[in-house]
Amino acid sequence: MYKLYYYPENANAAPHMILEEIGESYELMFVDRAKNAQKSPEYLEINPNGRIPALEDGDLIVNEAAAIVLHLVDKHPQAGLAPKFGTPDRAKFYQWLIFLTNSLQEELMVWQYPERVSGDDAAAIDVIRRGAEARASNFLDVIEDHLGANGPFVLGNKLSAVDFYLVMLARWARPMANPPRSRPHVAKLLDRMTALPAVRRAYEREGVTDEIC
Ligand SMILES: N[C@@H](CCC(=O)N[C@@H](CS)C(=O)NCC(=O)O)C(=O)O
Repeated sequence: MYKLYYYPENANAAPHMILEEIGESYELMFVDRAKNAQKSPEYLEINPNGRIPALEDGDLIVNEAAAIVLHLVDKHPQAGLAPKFGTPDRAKFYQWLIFLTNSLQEELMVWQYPERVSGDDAAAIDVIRRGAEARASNFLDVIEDHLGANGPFVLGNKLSAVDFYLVMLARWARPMANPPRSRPHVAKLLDRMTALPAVRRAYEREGVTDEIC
């Protein structure tokens, strides 16, 4: 059985939704981030970066939310959450997933934790935060334009793991001046996604009771 190491609403949310959508049995392993348990010697054995999430699949441990998502969709092709290998759609699937994890997610991290960049320079915090928010906002605009031209899902007519990943980031981005939902095509996609039982169940199991995103 899979074991997903998690803390509510953290980067585990996308793998968690995918596990639900695939319908495989899994165990949730709580990592008490409020107590810095992600930096405990036990957890560092699992993820030496001291970051959440991690997935245990038998003897295999996979870190990095996007890598976990890729592993799950590869192992469960019947769920149809990724296009066939070697096709143009598969290339676009990689492009969007890596864009989300590498570009949007990273700017959201800087926006949420500007002090990790500013170090002792407290005066720099606002500039760092504003810059990251502007860049994240631009990325969301790119997604909006793409969905307007090619939606309703990121890969067109076909739901894929990328849409779940976007839900996770959209939840994090809710407090932005231009939250994801201020963009009509993104909002429509989020409406569809948050109506899915897999999405609702994953957040419910993490203890989320408000509107998901
Ligand atoms: N690139 C990693 C980032 C993981 C990450 O930064 N997770 C956050 C929670 S969303 C974390 O564990 N933060 C705790 C810390 O930095 O100590 C991934 O996508 O898995």
